[in-house]
Amino acid sequence: MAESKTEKLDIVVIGAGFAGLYALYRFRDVLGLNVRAYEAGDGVGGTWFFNRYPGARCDSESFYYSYSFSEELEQEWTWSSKYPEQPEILEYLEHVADRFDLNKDIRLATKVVSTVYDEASSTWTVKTDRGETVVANFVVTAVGCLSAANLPEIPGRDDFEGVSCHTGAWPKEGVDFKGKRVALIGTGSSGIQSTPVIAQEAEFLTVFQRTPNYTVPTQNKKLTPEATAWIKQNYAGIRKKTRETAAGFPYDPIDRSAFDVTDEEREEIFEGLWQEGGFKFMWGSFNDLMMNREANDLAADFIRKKIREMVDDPETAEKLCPKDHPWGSKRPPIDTDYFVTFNRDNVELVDINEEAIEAITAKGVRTTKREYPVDTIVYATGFDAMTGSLLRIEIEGVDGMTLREKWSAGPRTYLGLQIAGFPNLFTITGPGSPSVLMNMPVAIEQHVNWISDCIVYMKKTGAKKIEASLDAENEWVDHVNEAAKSTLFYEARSWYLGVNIPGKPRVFMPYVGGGKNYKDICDGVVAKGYEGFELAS
Ligand code: N01
Repeated sequence: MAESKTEKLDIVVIGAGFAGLYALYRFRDVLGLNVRAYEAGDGVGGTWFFNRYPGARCDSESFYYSYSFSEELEQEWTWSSKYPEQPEILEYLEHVADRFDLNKDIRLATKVVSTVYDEASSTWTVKTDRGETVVANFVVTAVGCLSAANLPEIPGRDDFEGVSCHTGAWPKEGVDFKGKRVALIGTGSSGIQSTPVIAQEAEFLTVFQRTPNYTVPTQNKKLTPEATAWIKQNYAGIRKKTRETAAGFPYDPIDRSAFDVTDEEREEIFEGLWQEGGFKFMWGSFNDLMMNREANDLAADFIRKKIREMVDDPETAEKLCPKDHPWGSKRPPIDTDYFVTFNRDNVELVDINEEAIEAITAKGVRTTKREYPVDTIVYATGFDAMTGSLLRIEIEGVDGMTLREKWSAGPRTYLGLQIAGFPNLFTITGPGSPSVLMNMPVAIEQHVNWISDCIVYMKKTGAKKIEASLDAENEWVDHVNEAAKSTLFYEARSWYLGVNIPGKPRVFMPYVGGGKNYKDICDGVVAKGYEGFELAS
């Protein structure tokens, strides 16, 4: 009796951020399927719903950090600046949800707690924390690569009597820093974006740094009406370029080594890109920065020189200069006024390699040297990246194997799209795909389109089940590892490798082979009748 009442859907999408919204639109409105999305937040937006910390903004330019699937949407939406702030991006995603009438098929404030595969019917039974159970032919995860916040296990953390918050789970009502003494722990992208903004408001800000970071200025500016008109007229070409480049940016690939030019020319190129701002410093300079340590050192030296020029106190400047890893081997942030913020009288930097954090006390942060009394602690300590958001759901595949068991030695996927032993489950921007190494909307749209085409193919051929073969998965995992080893990415203790989470297996998770190359591989798999996948009716 109970079973006959269980609702049956074609597809459950988990998440309603950039990926989930497009997946819902594509599967429901283009394929005409019965789809529901579940979203943990009480609004849509995913990353852009939860990361409301001061200074949060995008680090890809707005006109290509956006959807390409609707020309009407492109024409009617106008971005204010090159790098818009979080509220504007969230407003865009809310607009998309309204415009395409997606909200009626999204269950907000509802977490999927488990999804269990039934071999007899080739379906998934999905359960939520609100007691809802549905059965679906497919589950598509759109849970984000950076959404499981990492709150470090520092002794005494819960004894703190002031306000504490994580940048990735920022309170909707905001945090008032006026007149407050603030500790900020972590100097990744989130810490680097929030430091200058918090410093302006707080009475005093102490930044606790474990690893100094290379960052390049955004040089953000408003988009003029002329620039906007140009963008709107040229969207087709811009999107085409994003799909044809390694990182999903519409920049012409640079076919030049850092050693093809003289020292003066190189300096001029770096300086020009520094003044232009953003990731062009990486993608528009030289083609060997991530492959050749000596080439990389030239870029790193340039950034260190800039830090020493910007920061007045030489001791602080030295602490801020990264020296232990190649530039770009940890995800590079881009910033607005980060380094000059350390010239303010109300800001200090604590290098926790010199004085480790021993404990959080009721009144503040205690290091091996002294106690820092504060009113507010901001944890800008990142995420259990790429796997955390999937592993917090109980996912059980064939023969009762859980994803946690399957990934106990690190994530294993075929193309980052499917996992052997978990049929009819697709992972948008899953580990083993370029994902976080790309401009995300480009990676997301490529995955959703691929999954959508696959489901159409299954309908046409009468297939009810698709599963990555173990051989294909093993070969892909080897390929992903080999590709990463040929780069400088292995030389950093990064979240790409899972090093930021104690006990997490050290596996390089994203695919470094480049977006265009990866798309060609995925298309090649389709051309060969879904090579590496087993389809069954
Ligand atoms: O997190 P992170 P994030 N004690 O992991 C430190 C994207 N993003 O939220 O480097 C003390 O980069 C940690 O130190 P270390 C982007 O992809 C994009 O900043 O591990 N410190 C590090 O300094 C980004 O890469 C935007 O030694 C501890 C920091 O906390 C990703 O999200 C904006 C610690 C964490 O840095 C994550 O960025 C923001 C501990 N126990 C984020 N544990 C855009 O602009 C960690 N740390 C689009």
